[in-house]
Amino acid sequence: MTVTKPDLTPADPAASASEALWAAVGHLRNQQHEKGWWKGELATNVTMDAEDLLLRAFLGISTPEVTEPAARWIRSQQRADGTWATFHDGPGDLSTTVEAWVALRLAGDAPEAAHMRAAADFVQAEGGVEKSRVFTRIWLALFGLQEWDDLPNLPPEMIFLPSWFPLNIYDWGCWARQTVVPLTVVATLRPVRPLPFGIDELRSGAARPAQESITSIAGLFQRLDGVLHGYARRPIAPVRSLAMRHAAEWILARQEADGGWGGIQPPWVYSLLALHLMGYSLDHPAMRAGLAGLDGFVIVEDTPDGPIRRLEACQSPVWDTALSVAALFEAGVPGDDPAVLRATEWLLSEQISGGGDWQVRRPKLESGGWAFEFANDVYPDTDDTAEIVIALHRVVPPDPQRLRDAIDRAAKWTVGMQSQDGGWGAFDADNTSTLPTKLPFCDFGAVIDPPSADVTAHVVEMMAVLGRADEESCRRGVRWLLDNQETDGSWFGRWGANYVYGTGAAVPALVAAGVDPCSKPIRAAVDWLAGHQNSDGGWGEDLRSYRDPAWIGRGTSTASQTAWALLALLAAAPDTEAVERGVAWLIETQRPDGGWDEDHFTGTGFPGDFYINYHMYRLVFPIWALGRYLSMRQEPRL
Ligand code: R04
Repeated sequence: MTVTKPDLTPADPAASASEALWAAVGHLRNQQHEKGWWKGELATNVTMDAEDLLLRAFLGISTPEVTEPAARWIRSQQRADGTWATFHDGPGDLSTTVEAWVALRLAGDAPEAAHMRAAADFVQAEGGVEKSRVFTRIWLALFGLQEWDDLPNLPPEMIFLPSWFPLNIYDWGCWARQTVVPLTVVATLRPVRPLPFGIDELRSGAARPAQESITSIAGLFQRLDGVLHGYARRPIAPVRSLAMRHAAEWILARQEADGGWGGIQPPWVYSLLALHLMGYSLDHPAMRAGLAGLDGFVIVEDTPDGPIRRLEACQSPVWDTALSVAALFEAGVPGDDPAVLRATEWLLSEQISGGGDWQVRRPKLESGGWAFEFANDVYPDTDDTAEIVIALHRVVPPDPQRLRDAIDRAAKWTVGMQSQDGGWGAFDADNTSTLPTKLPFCDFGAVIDPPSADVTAHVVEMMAVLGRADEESCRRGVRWLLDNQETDGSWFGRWGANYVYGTGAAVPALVAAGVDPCSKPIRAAVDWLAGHQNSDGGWGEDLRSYRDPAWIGRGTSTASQTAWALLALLAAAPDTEAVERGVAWLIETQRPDGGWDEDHFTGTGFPGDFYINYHMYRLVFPIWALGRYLSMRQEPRL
């Protein structure tokens, strides 16, 4: 964070707020693509880049043009202590450091080099590669650096389990489903393509951890894993080969227009590996499209040391465009503004009318949602769809009927995706079985998609802005939120960091849906936010809060988190000192170009394990908050 205007303490806060808003809106308008969308970088961590190099080595398609700039990027992200982290300023992460070290060895870095030694020392101190996550050890097994036999087993026959049977693939979150299906193929074929180096530097020789008690589900699954390993050695051959072919077909049926799978790098990479191992050559159209499509996720930049190359884990044009349009409306932009109309046209062209995996749980529901990415027709999500409706319902288009129909279809689909308990998950309804989380295979990331407070709040707010707050499904959503408030008054943030995000979503939604701002739950939330404001006036919550309660509500102030807190306070306690100090923080930290800096990650992929720095957040959310502040003060906006 850089404070660029420390001495500009304004005499008239509203006047400075509208100046800040003006500059920010100009900055946002400049970033719109000519086709109508916005897209900020989606930054994650170097496992994406390391695994890309490993994939290329495995397929035999490495080139110095890719390897060298990627290695330069990976080196640039190493910290002074020799580690790599999964978020800015975060602690060193064992699996990330192992993968980065192996990728740099591939690129030719010597194990004796100081930066490689420092990394290996950290890996040793953390218990060695033996303690790294299953995904990391699968990559090592592909190169003969880890025994396949020592990895948890997942049989491809899983794909035959009917959708009512425990652990069937539709009980997994869609991202885990798309990762696990190809990995069952890979782990059955157990390929090994040796590398010219070893990883003794990373081994501690530690024994495998003791098994959990047989009376627990996790312990039971550990024993079941032994049985599956036995079966893996002597499978019923025709069943196995049928399952493998079935899995390959399942994968191919879900390849998207951009050649990818779900618009997410890991399922994409594992699907390519699985197809390749099933006999699809590198010039098969599916393989070619898949490899070419990955290039669309590459960012290349020139630096004084030479070009660097990094990969986005996923791209967020639909999400960023929805948030940008919604923010512009909060800033006072008219409904027929040309930028808004261009964005609307593009969004309407992206609405999904076909089926997808969500139909397994909602077979009679008609399509009509949006997905997060450019090409991802099989996996629309309720979070994107709700935000798009929130943005689009204020558009005044040349053809209002077309927009109304699109919004109707979207709202119907979203309402139909409500889970039985009254909340909403992101990609599926009723994806609530916890069995997948207990498998030894699943030691990384969320693997199920149960309702969450942030997504449920966005859907509730959507229904409220459509004037449908009194409908049964919205009432049940409100009930779900009230039932899932934390005892301290906050709400958990599943897809954003963390309780500040959840509370920033829940409070405005509940108030919009008619909950009294003076009611006890809302007062508790306001008190929680006011109690966690930093002394500089901003809000920040460190991602460590997902694992360590001491960090809950605490961290360096950031633009997006300050804006989330302000949106909640503006809905429930607008005339407070806390609001004025938060707005002043935004004004003081704004850059001369109208934007904000935000090195800290405020997006969540998987709580505890995978985090995202959405580069648009630092701009759209401050605009949203400043716009709402000024409109509540009845001040002119733009
Ligand atoms: C902000 C809310 C919109 N929506 C969530 C979309 C997030 C987009 O970013 C990602 C989503 C991802 N999923 N799964 C992975 C992932 C990465 C993203 C993923 C990551 C690592 C591994 C497997 C999957 F950047 Br391993 C859904 C609700």
